[in-house]
Amino acid sequence: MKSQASDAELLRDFDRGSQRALARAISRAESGRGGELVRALYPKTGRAMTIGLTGPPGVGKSTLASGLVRKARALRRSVGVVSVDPSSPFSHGALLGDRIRLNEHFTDERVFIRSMASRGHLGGLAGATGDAVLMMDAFGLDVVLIETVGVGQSEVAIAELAQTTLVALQPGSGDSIQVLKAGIMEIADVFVVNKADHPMANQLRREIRSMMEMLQWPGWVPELVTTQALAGDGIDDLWAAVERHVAYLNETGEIEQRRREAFIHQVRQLALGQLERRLDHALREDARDDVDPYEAADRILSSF
Ligand SMILES: Nc1nc2c(ncn2[C@@H]2O[C@H](COP(=O)(O)OP(=O)(O)OP(=O)(O)O)[C@@H](O)[C@H]2O)c(=O)[nH]1
Ligand SMILES: [Mg+2]
Repeated sequence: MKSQASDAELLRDFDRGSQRALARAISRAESGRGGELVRALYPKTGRAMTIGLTGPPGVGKSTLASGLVRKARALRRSVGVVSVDPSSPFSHGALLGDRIRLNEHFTDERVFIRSMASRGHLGGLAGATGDAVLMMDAFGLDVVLIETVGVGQSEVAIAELAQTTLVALQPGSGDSIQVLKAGIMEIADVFVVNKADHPMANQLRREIRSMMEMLQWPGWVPELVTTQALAGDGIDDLWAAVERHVAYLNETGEIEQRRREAFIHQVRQLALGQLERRLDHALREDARDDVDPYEAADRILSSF
């Protein structure tokens, strides 16, 4: 009962626009206790423009995010930023870097910045991040940016929560080409060659172009934007590319398809998490060792 009373209180503050309430709601999601809040807030979601930003460590994602926040604010839009480090169970590391990279925005009350970790969410880090994005959307933030270090599959899953995915790469690092080979190519709506001040920037652009030629693009063909995030150069071009992609999604109706895919993905993560929990419980309670493992597995599944 007590937790319900505090839920109501939290939701009231949330509706009044309290960033503290939003922060508390996300903390609940991180620890796997955000289900009731998401249920209450869900009807208010679906308005935010969601942008995923992924790429290898140190490519300049947070610096790009800071530039995009500045751009969105210049357009008088409110912004949320979620930073996710899938390799770390704690959010402190990401937060430290972002304190520096995003510091000019910390005092802006129309900007909300948050690092994510997953301590107990059934859907893992993607589940906790999904909840956070829904909460920021329900809070009324116009733009939600999701930053993830991209090196493998879980990061791809997180990027897929977004309507538009930006894949940032940097010149002169084998990392970037590795990232392209790891199947991240397919999730990019916009490629960002950051650190344009680097002498190999043009070469990387050529490499991306030639890799793109090897793939089929039935609908949207990813754009390629060059930025120098540290100097704020190219951010206008990047924003324009994002807007063109959003316009494309709206005009073709693909936006609905993306929403549905993101939804299914989220449901799958949650359902899998619940199944796993029930399975582990059942295994402890009734797994019998007087039959073969196949028989034992069949029996446990049939009890569900
Ligand atoms: N030369 C140059 N350096 C840049 C540019 N953009 C960012 N940097 C620097 O690159 C370093 C990493 O930047 P971040 O924005 O923290 O990169 P990140 O991708 O968020 O890093 P992680 O979150 O740790 O993966 C910082 O020292 C930035 O100042 C750029 O355009 N040119
Ligand atoms: Mg970062």
